[in-house]
Amino acid sequence: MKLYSWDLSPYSARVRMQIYAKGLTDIAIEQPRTYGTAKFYKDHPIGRIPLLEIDGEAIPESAVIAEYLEEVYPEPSLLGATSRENAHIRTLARIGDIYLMNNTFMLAVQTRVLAARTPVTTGNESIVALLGGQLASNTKALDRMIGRDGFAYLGRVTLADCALVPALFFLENVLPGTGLADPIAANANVAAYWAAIQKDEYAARILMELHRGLEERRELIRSGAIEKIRAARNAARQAAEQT
Ligand SMILES: N[C@@H](CCC(=O)N[C@@H](CS)C(=O)NCC(=O)O)C(=O)O
Repeated sequence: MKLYSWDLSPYSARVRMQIYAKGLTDIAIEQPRTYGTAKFYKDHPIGRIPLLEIDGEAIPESAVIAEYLEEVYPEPSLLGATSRENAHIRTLARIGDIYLMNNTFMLAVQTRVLAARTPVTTGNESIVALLGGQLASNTKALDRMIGRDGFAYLGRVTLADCALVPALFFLENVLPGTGLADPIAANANVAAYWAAIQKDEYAARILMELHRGLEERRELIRSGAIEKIRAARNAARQAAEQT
């Protein structure tokens, strides 16, 4: 099996944390060789990473990959011991994925925080306010549900931590450039969780990779190379969509 991934991708980092925490050594982790080409978009209609390649076929969507890996490698489990525990783990993971990561991603796209030297803070104020409002109230919801012992739930790493760690990394690194207040600081339980989970070895490993990816991205922004990469990628996607 191969996991197609890159350092800065939070959705990929979620699966990498799971792979590290489970101690899986037979999954190669690589950047997709064809990424950004028309072939990539033809082969992979959603056109995103992570992708888990098995015998030449690829499974998309981080949540689907995470559940697949738990089924194929049940031990050590990153789920709970009962269906109720699993439901809570999956709820927390969905907060990380859909309620936090997805909105932060949209905010990054709207403001071009991870794509331009000068983020766009005017002309799209209502969208930025909408996404910022969602992030503020979703972080408040997480504050009421998050574990108080340094892990999201059950006092050990679960699929919930795998989704929440990259989500909080993105919140912390995207929000300052958008002019919005950081919702982590305003929520004591989330802030305490965030400080504690960073000491976990698997969280620390993906955070090192995410920071490395962020530095590489900042260099691409500084040099202006990001604009060319994006233009080529958009052209390839359009070409694939027209065939
Ligand atoms: N819902 C997807 C989201 C994946 C996603 O947005 N991946 C980003 C990288 S973190 C991507 O491939 N973006 C490229 C693009 O949108 O063209 C998942 O959970 O895997």
